[in-house]
Amino acid sequence: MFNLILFGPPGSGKGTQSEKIIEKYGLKHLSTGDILRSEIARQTPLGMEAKKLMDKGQLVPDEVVIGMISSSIEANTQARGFLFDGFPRTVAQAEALDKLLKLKGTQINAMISLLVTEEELMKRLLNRGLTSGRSDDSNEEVIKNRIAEYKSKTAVVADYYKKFDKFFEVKGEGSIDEIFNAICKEIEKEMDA
Ligand code: B4P
Repeated sequence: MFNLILFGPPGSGKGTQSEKIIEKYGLKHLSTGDILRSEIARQTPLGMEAKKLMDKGQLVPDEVVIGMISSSIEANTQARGFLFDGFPRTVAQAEALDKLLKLKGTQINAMISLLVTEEELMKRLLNRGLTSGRSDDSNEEVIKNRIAEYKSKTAVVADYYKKFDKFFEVKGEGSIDEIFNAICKEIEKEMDA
């Protein structure tokens, strides 16, 4: 199995690049953001609770997202590997993911982080807010909150994977294909390692 984490601040292009990575390498895409938005669309109790936090730009509680990822791993035991997009976002989530994968006799091979300036993140998300209908994209204050949550709770997750020599950084600005090619180079180095 080859298991990859795509990491970076909100709007860094994780969702965009994930689509291309799963197509090329045949990985199962697990995006906690997408799973939460689907719970919201179906108006489940979990979705309604998550919406209140997401609308303010806050993270959803660890136990909720860990539970979602655990069920998704269980439901896809035949996968060639997983691409985790938007997860883990806290150290507690990273530790839980390690345990879940260990139970399946596998582990994370690499974390690839997309490096994008704050100015560019704000521009991209406000721009997406014009068409996406996503309430967390349409307001500058909410976006600032998401970036603040990233800095205070999520950025440290990189250190967790650095400790295990699994952390790799890629410039997340430029054309989507340029960024994808840089990501592929890192993936292939790790696949050959
Ligand atoms: P997510 O759904 O994970 O989304 P994201 O961080 O906003 O965006 P992403 O980085 O995927 O950007 P994208 O490719 O779409 O999170 C949403 C919310 O869910 C969180 O705030 C949180 O509340 C909750 N949540 C999710 N996971 C959680 C967890 N594990 N724990 C707790 N809470 C959790 O790109 C953004 C825009 O940029 C797009 O419009 C795209 O077209 C554009 N773009 C992409 N690449 C570009 C490029 N190279 N040049 C120009 N524009 C580009």
